[in-house]
Amino acid sequence: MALLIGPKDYENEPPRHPALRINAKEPFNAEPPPSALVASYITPIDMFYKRNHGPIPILKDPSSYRLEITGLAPKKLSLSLEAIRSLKKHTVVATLQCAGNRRTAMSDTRKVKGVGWGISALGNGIWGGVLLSDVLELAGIPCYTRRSANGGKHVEFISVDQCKEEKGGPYRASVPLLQATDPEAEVLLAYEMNGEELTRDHGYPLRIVVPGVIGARSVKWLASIDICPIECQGFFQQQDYKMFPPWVDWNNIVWPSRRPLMDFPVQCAICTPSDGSFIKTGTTVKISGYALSGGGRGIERVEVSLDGGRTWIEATRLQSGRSAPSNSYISDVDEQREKWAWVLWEYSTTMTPPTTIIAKAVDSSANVQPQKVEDIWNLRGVLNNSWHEVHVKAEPQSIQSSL
Ligand SMILES: Nc1nc2c(c(=O)[nH]1)N[C@H]1C(S)=C(S)[C@@H](COP(=O)(O)O)O[C@H]1N2
Ligand SMILES: [Mo]
Repeated sequence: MALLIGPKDYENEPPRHPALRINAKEPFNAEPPPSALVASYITPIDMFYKRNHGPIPILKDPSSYRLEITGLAPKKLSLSLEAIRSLKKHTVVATLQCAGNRRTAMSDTRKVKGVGWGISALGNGIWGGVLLSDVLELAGIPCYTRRSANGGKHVEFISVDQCKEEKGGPYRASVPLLQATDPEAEVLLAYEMNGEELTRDHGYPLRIVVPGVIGARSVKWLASIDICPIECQGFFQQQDYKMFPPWVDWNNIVWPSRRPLMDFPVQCAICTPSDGSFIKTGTTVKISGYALSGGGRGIERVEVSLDGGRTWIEATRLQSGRSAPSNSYISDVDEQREKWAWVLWEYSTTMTPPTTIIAKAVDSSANVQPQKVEDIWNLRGVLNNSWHEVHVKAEPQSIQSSL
């Protein structure tokens, strides 16, 4: 019957790379070391962060799998993997980032609730599949529909994994119908990641990828798509993944008072050197990291400071692993192909440790990052995009001197 199954226990988890830092074992939540992120523009699948809320589903018989399109769709569809693969293929380079990225640093100032994450709860992938707007057209909903003839306004993605937050029910999330039917928003029904079939950890056989939006809306192990009059009423849309002001705590929280998080804000982090590492005075150090913004807003610039934020120097961006010409920007819309993806950057300099390196980015809408985490503290620890700092120490004198 149900061919895509969400198991109750963790007996059948897939193998994972031993270099991943495990933040929670069951459900499995892990991130790569920061240095692995800047090693390549496209994040290798085994080094991509894994964020789960239950045991990893199993697809028993791929040939019998059907994706159901239900609810207020004028035409109900039941699509096999073969049928989906026969539709026009679309690829999009997009960085998936968990809203909880950098949560541990937020918790350090005042405790927040949620799985702790360092700075690596994100990865940049090449996603292959079909545009959701193409599939919804087949279901009788034209492009750029805000409200369908029969009252559909949201598109809900429903999985099969058993999540304790949903009292054993599946993970689900929704996006507005207008975004789902906008070909330019590039919401994807993905069956490939980096040119390979999706792995179980990342949503095999089918997942949603919502570019520029917090990872929580990119539902993995998709079973059905429901066209509905209101947004998803599930836990992860209505309770988790919302942002509250710093003065709201667990004793006075009113969940419906805030909207579900969608686009993520401008973000930047230093991946090398790592926090707490040793540096020799006078040697040239390559500082490198990532920067990205949500909603298709690209990165305008990245700035680095070595004097506590008094003065800043612009870092060099490495576009798609190649240096972009520094004296021109891309004005041609057809060439703005990678607006959903991060920018990797670097800046080489000599320094005198111990010192603090700070980085911050500005996006294409001139949004800047907040300096202090305290100003954006929230009880769920989401969207920490405060200035990122790493502290480097002076390398101890060589052992020669003790001989
Ligand atoms: N079915 C399902 N989809 C899901 C989740 C989940 O637990 N179950 N986690 C979401 C969250 S919070 C994030 S950040 C991304 C993580 O995707 P990844 O594990 O492929 O990196 O998947 C999203 N989709
Ligand atoms: Mo997430």
